[in-house]
This record gives sequence, C-alpha cells and structure tokens, in this order.
Amino acid sequence: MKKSPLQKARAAYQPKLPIVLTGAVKVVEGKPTQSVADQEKIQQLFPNTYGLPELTFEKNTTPTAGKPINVGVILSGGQAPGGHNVICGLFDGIKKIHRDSRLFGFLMGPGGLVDHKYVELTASIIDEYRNTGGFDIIGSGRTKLETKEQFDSGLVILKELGIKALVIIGGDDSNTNAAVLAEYYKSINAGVQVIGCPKTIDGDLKNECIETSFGFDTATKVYSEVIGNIQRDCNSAKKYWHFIKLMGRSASHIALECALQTQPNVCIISEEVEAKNLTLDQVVDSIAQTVVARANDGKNFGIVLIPEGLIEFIPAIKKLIKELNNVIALNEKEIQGLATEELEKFILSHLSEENAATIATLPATVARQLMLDRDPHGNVQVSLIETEKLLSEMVGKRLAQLAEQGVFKGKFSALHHFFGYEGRCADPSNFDADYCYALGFNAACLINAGVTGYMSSIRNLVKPSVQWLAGGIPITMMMNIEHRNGADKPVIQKALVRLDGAPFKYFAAHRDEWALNTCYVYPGPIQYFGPAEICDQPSRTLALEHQTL
Ligand code: FBP
Repeated sequence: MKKSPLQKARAAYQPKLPIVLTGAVKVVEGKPTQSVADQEKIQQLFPNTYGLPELTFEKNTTPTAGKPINVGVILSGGQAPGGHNVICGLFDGIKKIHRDSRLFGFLMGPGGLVDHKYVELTASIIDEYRNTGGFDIIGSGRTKLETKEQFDSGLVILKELGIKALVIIGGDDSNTNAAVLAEYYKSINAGVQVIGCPKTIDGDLKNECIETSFGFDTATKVYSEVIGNIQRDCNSAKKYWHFIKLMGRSASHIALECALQTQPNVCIISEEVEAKNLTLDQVVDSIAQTVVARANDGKNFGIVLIPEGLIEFIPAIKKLIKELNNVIALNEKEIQGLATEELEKFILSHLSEENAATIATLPATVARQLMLDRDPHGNVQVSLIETEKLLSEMVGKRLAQLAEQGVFKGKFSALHHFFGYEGRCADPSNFDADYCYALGFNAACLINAGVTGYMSSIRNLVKPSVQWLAGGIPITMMMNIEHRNGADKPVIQKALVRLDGAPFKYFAAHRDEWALNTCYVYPGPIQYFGPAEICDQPSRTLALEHQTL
C-alpha cells in the first residue's frame, strides 16, 4: 500500500502511555456505585452487574505471570479518529499479558458478531494501522445488539474462537448495549467478559468519570482549522456571510468547541435555544440583528456556526415533529400509495392548529422534508435538513423587511458549508492517539482483572499523558431510565451542553464582542511534531471544564 511521507512518519509515533500502565498493575477497588438515577429499576434490570465498585489501577511492584487470552473487538457506530489506536493498545496490552494472546476483530460493527464475520488481527495487520484515522481495519456498523437471539448467536462464535472477553468501542447506545450483553453473559455464566470504550466525535458520552469521548479532540481541531481558513477568506474578501453547519446529531459540544477555538460572529447552541424556549423566528432575528449591527459598522461579512441537531431543539418544531410522526404512524394504511401532493394535503389537514401554524412559517423545501423524508423506522430524518440554508434563507427574508423599513442598509450574500465527514477519519491528534492507545491498553488490564460490564476510563486528561490515571467504571453507574419508542429503557445518560458549565459560560461572556468586532482566531492544521504547547493540547472544552484556562 502506497503511503504518504506523513503516514510513514506517523506510523513510527509511539503513543505516550500513562506511567501507571507501563509496568505491572494492581487493582484498587473503590466504593460500590449507584446509577445516576432510577437506582431501583436499574438494579432490578442488572442484578449481576449493578453496584460494582469503581476500579483504579496502581503500579504493582510484584509482577504476576499472565495466561494467554483470546479477545474480540467491535467498532460500533460513526467513525471517530483514534479507533485504530484503541485496537492497537488492546493488542499490545493482551500481548503484554501473554505473547500467545490473540485478538479477533468482528467485521462491520456488531453485525459481525451476530453473523460470525471476523478476522484475526495479527501483528502485521496491527502495525499497518498504528496512529491512523478511520475504522477501516475491521469496519463499523450501526446494528443494535439488543436481543437474546443476537446475544446467543454471538456466543456461538465467541465459544468457537475461545474468546473470553469482548471489547465494544462505541457511543452511549453501543455502551448501553455492552452493559446489557455483559449482564446477560454473566447471568448465564457464559464465561465472556464485556468491556466498553467511550467513542464519539459528538462529545456527548461523558460524565464525572469519563472526561471525554475519543475523536472529539481531533474532529473539532479539523473543523476549527477549516473554519479558521474560511474566516481568513471572509475577512479578506469582506463580502460573504458563511453559514456553517457542524456535525453532532444531538448535543452542541462540537459547535461550542469550534466557537471557543475560532471566535466566530455567531454560534447557535441548541441547548440554549431549548432552555429559552426560542422560536425559529427568534433565532433568525438574533442572527439578523448581528448582520445589521455589523453592516452599520461597514462589515458586510461574518461567520455563523450552527449545530446539526438544532432543529430538534426548537420547542415548536420538536412538537411539530412529534405530531407528524404520530399522524404518519396512525394513518399508515390511508397514506399508503398517495402521490406526494395528496400526501402533503392529507398530513396538513391532520395537524393541530398550533403545528399547522408552525409548519406554515417554514420554507416550503423544509416543510416538505419534514413531512415526506422518513427513515426506515418512520422518523423524520432531521440530519438531512439543510439547517444552514434554512437559516440563511430566513435571515435574508428578515433583512429584506428591515431594508424596506430603512433599518438595514448593508448587503447580505450567504454561502453554505457542512463539516462532518471531513473530520471523522482524520489521523488522530497526539491527544487522541495517546488517549485511544491508553483506553485500549487499559481495556486489556480490565480484562486481566477479570471484570465485566465496565467502561475503560482514563482520567486527568488535561495533564501530560504520562500523568493520566487509569481504571474502570461500571457502565450501570452511568444509566438512567428513558422513554424511547414507546417503552421505558435503561440507557446511558446523554451529556448535553450544560448552560452552567465553564465552556458555555466562557462563550456567553465573549460572544457579544465576537459578534460585532472581528476577533477571529485561526487555529491552523493539527500539528503532530513539535513543542507540546502546539501539538499536545487538549480541547478548550476539556481545559475549561477542568479549569486550566
Ligand atoms: P456516533 O454517535 O455513532 O459516534 O456517530 C456520530 C455521528 O458522526 C453524528 O455526529 C452524525 O449525526 C452521525 O454520526 C452520522 O451518521 P452516519 O455515519 O450514519 O451518516
């Protein structure tokens, strides 16, 4: 395989392992744990894996001889930079336990376990993927591991390969499923441990014990580089407003982090829109006001960052989507085979007055997308909605009204961008390369400790990586009960942007200045080689949350 010069240099990078994991480790047990909410119900659902203690690894002065162990690994959900290093760390970790240990990768996500599709990951394969982006070593998928049939089918291949532990690298849903699988295998004495690893560029799998999910650091650095480049262009030509949508299915962590890194004129935070019960018109008005204020100062250009999930956080649209889903689900037979126009008419005639009024305020293309574009489960495909175009179109209309009233005397010309896939498979930053390698290596230590239902946890992340702390957190500790698809389910609590958290507070304290003045910061590309202050810095979110800024 042909490699670029950077790829070759990067292959030689040796991730910096926390000192505590560099020799023999001993396990220190903390106090028994409780789930974040709904303790009784979660305990009932996880009788074998509830209440386990937090684990911390410390250096052991007396090394113990390990036995060979066969381990399986799965990549689940959207790609995130550093996934390969989790697998490399896991491989090196189990080889350190015993050189005859073996690692099997299940192909294309959890479906590979159910369908018995796998590959043995040997040293020569692993070495090709060290410090690289992507999930292509074994592929990823979104099959949900939920049913007893799937668990039993998986167990057949695990037994056949002599696998004693399975590592699931995924987001909140995949780790929820890992906990359910761990509980089931424990309840039937299957002899298979299950360990989770926190992955997602969205940054919404975090809590007191998991400081960040991997991939967030690299993805936001990539997006911030490109936003910075656009800001330079914008400040050079001084003639465009750039509307930039940023990935992140639900939470706005990515948009917020990019705003902290680049200081744009506007950044919408979905969680704030919801908390303030803002309408779409109010969001549009606030952007239009910034455009007017800048125009009054002779600046007919600017940058607006928009989180991908915004539309679902606008309370009125949330209500509308809920009713649309119901109308479609309850009238399945009636609407089957209807031509587009008839279908639109049918849906509109079944909406409440309030929701009909909301849909009437939306541009026709968006209203149609909300009514007609459905996923296989019948849900609105919100991620397909071009929010960046929707907002700029509405801002344009508002400015035209303001121009008629003589309030807006400037020019408004908008360009649109969506950054998501560009960052998900980038070569991991040094932070993610080190963090992921440590997560994988640490997962091997948890396997060696004989535990199940734990998530690999590496903490103290704002410190240099050698000082990081390592251990395991019972997954049930992160769970609560949520009502999903008509039923109460135990799930890992999703971490949304906290309006009382330090990253949002910093942003809120500076945004007025960033709106009117041009305070752009140009982060430039990720640097892999050079001084630590350029190459090894964690995200601003992490630094602010742990007060090192
Ligand atoms: P995960 O939650 O699985 O990590 O995926 C995150 C994400 O990148 C979201 O930001 C985005 O909305 C979604 O995946 C896109 O999904 P797909 O890869 O299926 O297009």
